[in-house]
Amino acid sequence: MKILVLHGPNLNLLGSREPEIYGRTTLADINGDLERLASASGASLECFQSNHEGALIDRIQAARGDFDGLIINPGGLTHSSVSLRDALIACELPLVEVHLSNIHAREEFRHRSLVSSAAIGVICGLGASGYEFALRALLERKK
Ligand code: CA2
Repeated sequence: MKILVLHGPNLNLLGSREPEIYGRTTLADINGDLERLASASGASLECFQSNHEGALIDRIQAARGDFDGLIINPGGLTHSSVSLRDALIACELPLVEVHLSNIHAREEFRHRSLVSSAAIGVICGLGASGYEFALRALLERKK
């Protein structure tokens, strides 16, 4: 069981700014927790963050056939990127969309996600724990 975790633009800043919205957990903390949970379940996990839409799309294209599932927080691209959505559909992997904040309780432009209808599930508003729930869901599904 091999899981790819993708973090979109600006998520490298986690823990350093806007803690009232995104919490104090850093991206390294999130990745470390996911790696521990995956290895305790006999799964392997790879994490990738980019501030560049094309780099994320390249990573998604390369993942096709090589991974069993995908967890993605597309950051701001959630609300704007048709190309990211197209890549996620084309890779044909079960994916869970995660957001730290509750996008539905924020500005109107964040309420729409172009990714959600390509996902098997969406978790938002539960902070860093959302990633763990997403991983558990993918691991459980494959049992
Ligand atoms: O709640 C989420 O996880 C978001 O995907 C985060 C995105 C935002 O555009 C989405 O609407 C919801 C923003 C990621 C930026 O992360 C930062 C973290 C710390 C400081 C500044 C930005």
